Order: sequence, then C-alpha cells, then structure tokens
Amino acid sequence: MAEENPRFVSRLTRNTLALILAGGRGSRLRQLTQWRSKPAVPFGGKFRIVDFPLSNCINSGIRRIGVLTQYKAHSLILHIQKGWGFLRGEFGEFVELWPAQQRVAENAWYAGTADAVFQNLDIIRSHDPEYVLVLAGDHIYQMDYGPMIAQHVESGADMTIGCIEVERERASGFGVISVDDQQRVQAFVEKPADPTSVPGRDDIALASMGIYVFNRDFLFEQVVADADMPGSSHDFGKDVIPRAIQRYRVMTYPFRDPHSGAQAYWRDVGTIDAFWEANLELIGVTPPLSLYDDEWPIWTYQEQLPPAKFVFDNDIRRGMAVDSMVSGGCIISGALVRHSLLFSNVRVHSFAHVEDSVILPNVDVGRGCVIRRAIVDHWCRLPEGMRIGCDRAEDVAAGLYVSEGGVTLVTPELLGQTVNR
Ligand code: ADQ
Ligand code: ADP
Repeated sequence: MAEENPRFVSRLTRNTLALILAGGRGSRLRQLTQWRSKPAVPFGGKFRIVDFPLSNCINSGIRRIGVLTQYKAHSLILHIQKGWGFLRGEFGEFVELWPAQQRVAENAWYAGTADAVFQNLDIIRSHDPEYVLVLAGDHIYQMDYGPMIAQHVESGADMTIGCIEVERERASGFGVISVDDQQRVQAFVEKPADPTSVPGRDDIALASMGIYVFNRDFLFEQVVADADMPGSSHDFGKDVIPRAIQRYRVMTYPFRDPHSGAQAYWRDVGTIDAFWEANLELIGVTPPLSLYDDEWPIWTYQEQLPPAKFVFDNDIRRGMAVDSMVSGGCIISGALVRHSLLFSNVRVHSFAHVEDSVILPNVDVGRGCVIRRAIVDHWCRLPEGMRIGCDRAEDVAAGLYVSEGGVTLVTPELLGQTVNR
C-alpha cells in the first residue's frame, strides 16, 4: 500500500508540479475583494487564504509551485514575494508567480481555469513533472496531497478529483459527482440546479473540491484539445471534466481526516457570512481547524511586530481581551474585546467594546466605539463613539453592508475614508 511506504509517496510528490489557481475575484466577498483577489484575503489573524494551499504543498513535500494570478493581484504578489522566497532554488524548489497576459497573446487574460493552464504549457513542460496537481487558491484546509497522488498512480487514473461530502441542498455551488463502486467518476455536473445525491443518502452529495491530479501528458492533451473547442468556456469544471469522463479513467479521492477518518475540515470562505464564521470558529476551545498544529504548520509572511499589549485602566476596570485571538502589534487600552479575532496592529482605545468581530490589520477603534458582529477591513479609522452592528437600519443608513446572516462589513471606502499609510 503506497500510503504505508513513505519513500514511494515522496518520490511521487517530488515529481509533482503544483499549480495554484489564484486568479478569481470572489465577488461574493463584496468590498473585501475590491482591492485584492480572494486568495489574498487575510485569514486567521496573520495568514492569507493562499497560505493554506501553499503550506499544504510544502508540508506534502511538493516544492515546485506555480501561482497563477490575474484579478487585482498586487497584494497577493507582494505577499508571495515577501513570504514565500525561502525555497531552495539549488534543489529545484520554487514558488513562481505566473501572471495572466504575459505569454500567449498580448490581450489574452486567462479565460477559465483550463485556459490558465493552457497559457502556461511551455513553462510547465520546461519543469518536466510526471504529475500536475491543480489547486484552487481560495480554500481553507489542511491536507496531505501525497496519499491523493499515490491513489491516483495506484488506480491507474488519467485524472483524480479531490472530493468531499456536502449537504445536498448546498451542493448547487459545486461540481457534483456520481461514482461507481470503484470510485470512478460516472457523471460530473458543474453547479447543478438539482444535485444528485449519494446512493442511499438522500441529503448528501459528492462535491468536487476543485483540486485535481493529472498525468502530465493527459493534462496537455486535454487543455490543448479544449483550447480549440468551439463554444468552450475553457474551464475544468464546466468543460474539460464532463468531456473527459466519457473516454478516460477519471477517479475521485475522498478527502478525510487522516486521524479519525471522518469528514475533514474544508471551507470555501466565499461569502461574508462564511468568512466571519470560519475566522471566529478558530477561537473555540477545540476549533475544527488548528493553527497550533506542529505537524501541519501554516507558513506565511509576517512583519516583525512587538507583542500584543493590554493596558488596564483602573478607573474603568478595562483593558482586556477574553475568548479571543489577538495578533502582534495590537494595543488594547482601557477597552474590552470579547469573542473576537484581531489581526496585526489593531488599536482599541478606552471605553470601546468589541464583540463577535473580525478586525483586519491596522484598524483603529476610537474611544467608546461599540462594534458587534462585524468584519472591519484593514486601515479603517473608526471615529470616537461609532456604533456598528447594534442596529441593522443604523448600519445600512451609514452606508455599511449588512449580510444575510447579519454581519456588518466595514471598509475604508464604505466609511468614505482614503487609505494613508
Ligand atoms: P468555482 O470555485 O466556482 O468552482 P472558479 O471560479 O473557476 O470555480 O475558481 C476555481 C479556482 O480558480 C479559484 O481558486 C479561483 O481563484 C481560480 N480562478 C478562477 N478563474 C481563474 C482564471 N481565469 N485564472 C486563474 N485562476 C482562476 C470550482 C470547480 C467546482 C468545485 C469548486 C470547489 O469548478 O467543480 O466544486 O471549485 O470550490
Ligand atoms: P492588502 O490589505 O490585501 O494587503 P494592500 O493594502 O496591499 O491590500 O492593497 C492592494 C492594492 O490595492 C494596492 O495596490 C493598494 O495600493 C490598493 N488599495 C488598497 N486599498 C485601497 C484603497 N482604499 N484605495 C486605493 N487603493 C487601494
């Protein structure tokens, strides 16, 4: 069994090139992706979303990685340049940025995910991998890709799709798969209105995670054929996979927790509500995702910052954070922070009260502010006494965005502030 033979798996991961598709906008994140792509959105106090697939690659022993960028890539590029340059070129290791519009034709943006790969075929060829692992840049999970690649090889697949079980009623947002009893894909429908359920389990569907292992030559053939296909949107989920399953061996790899065998943690933090919830989940006593796991560390770029500081005001008996995570460079002075996640360099001034909130880097919360159930984007200056999340109508009247789940989003633009740093 390959999973029990680490040398076999490490040979496979060494011969794998990972491509992280990091071009998508993620427009359901509203103004959080006005200035940055979804993979660049901050997550978990000091990370960005793209750090998760990148760390999964490094921890899996895949150290040749291309990151394909397109939409509003500036902060993503800066982050990767600053934080991910530690790989050793002399051992053939790299994280490279492959921006759109650089290679095939002057005006060619990446049309869809398959086109993004097609436009970089010459670079991929030059690295001469045996396997290509195509990953989405915008999911939060900790996954060892080694067993997936090992299963791919052992099953003699042309392509293997990572998949998870989701509630059928949520499955319309995914590629939905039907398999035979060998886990071979029989049907694949991208974002179906009426998803097929898993046999015998009416409320569960099998969803594609949008991650794929390909044999190199098979990938080349498929994306080259797709490039000339009239009417194709040049997307793996919409075009390439539904066509491939008819003629080729396309298998699934069910992603499970390696310890318990249960459904593993995997989140698409694609909406304001999902983003807020996934961040606050980290605070719990036994969070479903542990950032404190030494076996599977999440790497990132981080600034050198002083420790978080809590200044206790004896008169008002405040200056603390409870049931919270507080990052470096924060100062909580005479204020109360409860059940919240503070990213780096947040200042919270006297008499302020922050609860159930996610505060991104470099925010200043003025004296006496009351912030509840909110996401506050980087560089916001909340003026003295501002109330957020206390009354929906008040927030909407102030021009803020309130999500379906009642989470208020605050960004510099929504506050009419320009960012000076
Ligand atoms: P979606 O997430 O809806 O579905 P898509 O918007 O194509 O698919 O995004 C996939 C990944 O590619 C994301 O990481 C995105 O940032 C990136 N991306 C999108 N367009 C790109 C482009 N033109 N250039 C470079 N990168 C690009 C996909 C699958 C489904 C599956 C879900 C799981 O199609 O079958 O169920 O992912 O979330
Ligand atoms: P992040 O918070 O993701 O690090 P950055 O601050 O690096 O984002 O911004 C990404 C890009 O968008 C940069 O080019 C930055 O100058 C620009 N940008 C970000 N916020 C604003 C804004 N409010 N107004 C104008 N440009 C902005």
